[in-house]
Amino acid sequence: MQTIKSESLYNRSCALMPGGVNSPVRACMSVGVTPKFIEKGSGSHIYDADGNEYIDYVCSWGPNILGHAHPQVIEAVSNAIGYGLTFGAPSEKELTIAELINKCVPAMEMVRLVSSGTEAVMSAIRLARGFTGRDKIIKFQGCYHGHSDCLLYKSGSGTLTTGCPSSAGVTMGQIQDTLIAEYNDPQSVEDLFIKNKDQIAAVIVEPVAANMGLVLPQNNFLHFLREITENNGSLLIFDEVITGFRIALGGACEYYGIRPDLVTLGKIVGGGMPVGAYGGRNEIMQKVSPSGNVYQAGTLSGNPVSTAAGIATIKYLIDNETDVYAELDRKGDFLEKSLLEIFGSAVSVNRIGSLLCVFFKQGGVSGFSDVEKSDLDLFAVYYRFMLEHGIYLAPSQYETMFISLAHTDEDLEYTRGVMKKFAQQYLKK
Ligand code: HOZ
Repeated sequence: MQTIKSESLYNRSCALMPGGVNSPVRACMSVGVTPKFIEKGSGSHIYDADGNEYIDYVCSWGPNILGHAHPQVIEAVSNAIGYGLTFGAPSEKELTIAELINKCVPAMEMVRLVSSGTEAVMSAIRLARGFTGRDKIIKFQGCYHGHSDCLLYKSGSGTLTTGCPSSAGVTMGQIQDTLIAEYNDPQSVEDLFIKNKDQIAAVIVEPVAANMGLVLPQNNFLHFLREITENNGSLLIFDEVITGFRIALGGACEYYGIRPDLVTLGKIVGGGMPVGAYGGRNEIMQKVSPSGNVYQAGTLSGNPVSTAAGIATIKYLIDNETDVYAELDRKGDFLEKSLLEIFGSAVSVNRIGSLLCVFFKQGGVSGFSDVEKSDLDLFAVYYRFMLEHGIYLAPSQYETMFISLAHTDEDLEYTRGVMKKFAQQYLKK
């Protein structure tokens, strides 16, 4: 595989950008390669600066549920661009996307648009504190909610990959009110509620944990969270930046039949452009400035070009809802079965719809302590093998695989074939 151009771009980037990238996991450090510089994407494939073609299972870490450069999204963006890029004033598209969000996620009775998932979550936490008048929040070890200070504590995603789950530069003061529980472990949550009676503003959770690899909620864990927060006057926040519009049109709220107090969105809601959103019960959202006194603002919030991409994507999902989610599930199922059949008990596979993760660990993965036991060296070998054979995966065991509508049966069969070759070479049965 020719990599001269990517390597040269990377070397130049390293002189100007920390690690040569603008987001840490992209540097591919934990899997022992240098990043491929991507030039273009079309459908399920991406192409790097050296002209190598890959089947893309990163999908920009989630937004590209329709595939790259989907004609309807590109058309919507192209049209919007012609009218001007930003006004810093309300425009009708903001209302349209808020209506679509509310239609898909009824728990989001009122919506505030922002520009990223990080911003959405950071704002939701501030709102939860402002609304309840309490300071403490509970988050789960290995769950990642973006990079705002109070949430960069025992976090997931790139923080795990780079070995700094609790980031330097975050002060004790900033995390003194962040309490850590274990995902899928009700007792750990109960203990914190007992020790911090009437002090917990909110529990924030990725309903399906997708930033420590992929870990599904078990034994009605989410229902338990709904109940314990309700019983204690605390808010339940679903961080649906990854699961929103992904596991169902209405995300995890719909999939698991739960109505949280606040929901945060990112990724798919922007259809490939920078959009985030938070929303929830009227009574709570009315606390947001200017109706209330919880301040939050943004020059590019509700940007007309970004919202155009989001609207086109969500409309496509609404118009084709039944087919979309059945099709994504069929594709996910094919890859899951392939992994289990080919890799056997050497691995654990978790999947929900089009989110999929293989852990190089036997015996299943249901919480952070299992994730930690995965063989990272073997994952790195797997990653490099797949890449060499034209399959682009997230370069970390602590991420998940995204399948899009654009992936073809041919892509899936090819992927299965490469998995087989890997197993023959590296997994002695
Ligand atoms: N937070 C993303 C992974 N869960 C990484 C985003 C990126 O590097 O683009």
